[in-house]
Amino acid sequence: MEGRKEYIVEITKAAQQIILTKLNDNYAIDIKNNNQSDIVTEIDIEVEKFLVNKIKERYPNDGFITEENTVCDPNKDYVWIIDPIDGTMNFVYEQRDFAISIALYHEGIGEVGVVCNVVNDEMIVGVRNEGLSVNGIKPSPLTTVNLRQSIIDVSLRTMVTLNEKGIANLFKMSSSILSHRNIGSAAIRICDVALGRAHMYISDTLCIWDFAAGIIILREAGGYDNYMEEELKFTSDRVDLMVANNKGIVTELKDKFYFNN
Ligand code: 2AM
Ligand code: CA
Repeated sequence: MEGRKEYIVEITKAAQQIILTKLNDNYAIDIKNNNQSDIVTEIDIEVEKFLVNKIKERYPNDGFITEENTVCDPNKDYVWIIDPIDGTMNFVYEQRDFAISIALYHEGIGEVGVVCNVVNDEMIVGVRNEGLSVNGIKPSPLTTVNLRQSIIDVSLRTMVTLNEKGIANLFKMSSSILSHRNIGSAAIRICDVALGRAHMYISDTLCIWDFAAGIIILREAGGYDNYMEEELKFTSDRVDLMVANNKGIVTELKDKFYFNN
């Protein structure tokens, strides 16, 4: 890895400081893909450019997949997958619950994942086969839960879509789980599952930069994600994601609320 892990953490900390200084600025906001809830600010773009330039300075032969398309060059041995702000809606409206997400894949295998919860000042790092840490400290191991003990994060948007597509009806799950939440940042929620703060996160339309770092961290915690069983495509296509404390609660949920199981 030739120092890449240390370098990701270093540049992520610098990006965190850039965002913190601009949190209450008057920045421009654009709507993406004609979708009112898919927004981008000039800070997203500035931070992505900063990160890409820093990486190119040190590793000019590495490739990238990035949300704001500063560069797209996935056909390299080392590929950096970057979301400069995951949860831009939260960034704009709440000034909290958003994250910088950076993953490093080598020949298709996730090597390092970094998710920085900017306002909570939490730097969560997972390194393949070496474990995970939060601000440099190894967290307690995950406790296995069953469905009834699970806090599940799934948006109303995803529940409606799953129902409309004839995949699942999650509207009645409340009596079978401990509680429901929806925070609005995939990267943060995947880490929350890795840290035992929540037990499942489901989305039907994420892009790889929303979860590429999170699943490296989650796997080091011993959690489950559906890309352990399906091929992860290194494209910008929207795909589904299910992450969980353990595979058993996914099976329980599917048995109860998915139509073809
Ligand atoms: P979701 O839980 O409904 O998928 C990415 O971290 C964030 O983008 C998540 O909050 C995710 O919400 C949201 N997102 C995913 N697809 C979206 C879409 N098509 N429109 C708006 N937000 C979306
Ligand atoms: Ca983003």
